[in-house]
Amino acid sequence: GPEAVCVGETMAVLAPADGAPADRGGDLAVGAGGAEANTATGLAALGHRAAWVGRLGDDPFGRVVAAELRARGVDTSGAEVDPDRPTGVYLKDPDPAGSRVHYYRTGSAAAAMGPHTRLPDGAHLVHVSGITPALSPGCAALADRLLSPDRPTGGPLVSFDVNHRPGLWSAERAAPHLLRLAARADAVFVGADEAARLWGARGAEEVRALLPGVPLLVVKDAEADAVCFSEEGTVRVPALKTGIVEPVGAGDAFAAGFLSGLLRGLPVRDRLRLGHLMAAACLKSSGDTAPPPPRAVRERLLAADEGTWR
Ligand code: KDG
Repeated sequence: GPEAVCVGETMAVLAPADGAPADRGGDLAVGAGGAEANTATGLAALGHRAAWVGRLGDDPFGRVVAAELRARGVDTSGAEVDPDRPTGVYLKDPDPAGSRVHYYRTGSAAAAMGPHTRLPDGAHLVHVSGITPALSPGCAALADRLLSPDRPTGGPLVSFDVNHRPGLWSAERAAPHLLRLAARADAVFVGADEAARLWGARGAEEVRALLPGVPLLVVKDAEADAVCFSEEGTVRVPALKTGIVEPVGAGDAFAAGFLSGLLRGLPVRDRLRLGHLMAAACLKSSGDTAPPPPRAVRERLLAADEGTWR
């Protein structure tokens, strides 16, 4: 069975083939995109057995999504196909300073997931994001089940990427739900800007004060740094300096790197470094995912002393 199971909606992504603004029309490239599938892709690229669980329409976009995830080495055997509802779609309008996303996902197959949705057995890690509870009442119930406070000890670790998407629900509506789910996770990823918008938290220490019991809490400050609060104490690692081509997916890539380090039993510093390495590769690419840097580069950077890491 898989080591890691990433659960959530994967959509067909439409993006201008030439990177120009979408308003101009012209050719669109079709791919697969969704935060949790992006993280599964990164985990697979780093050598883990990673599975994605979600729900697709019985339509060409659904088949494109499934085939693309399989081509990236992600196990899709646990995905459901909905006979009646379409695969969700999103249009990406690329911009290095923050791409705009336009969703065509209301009533999608994924919105029909619910607490009944089955996960493969035996995984060490289940990864969920705050996108799922915004999709439908059933999806909210699924997120609640995966992050149930009474889940058995000895089961998989559950990681939660807060991923507030303002196009799905306002910060005001999302804030209490995302805080409640985060408080129940074994590992949490949240952006400092996102925590400010949702909960009014200024800085990583204030986020920690809101989520004091989370065993692994990672607060990411865009291109500056990421800090992890855990039993190893407070570990802060600066981000790699890199140019940005298109940022969508960088947070998902960061999660993949960190979780890979967690699965390998690496110290927190190296988990954060792997997160930054993966995020930098994604930032430099126009796609929602990007191949990791070669193994030799990863190993050299993991071994670098604090002064040369960046
Ligand atoms: O993190 C990137 C995602 O936002 C993108 O892949 C689309 O899943 C998506 C969403 O719901 O925004």
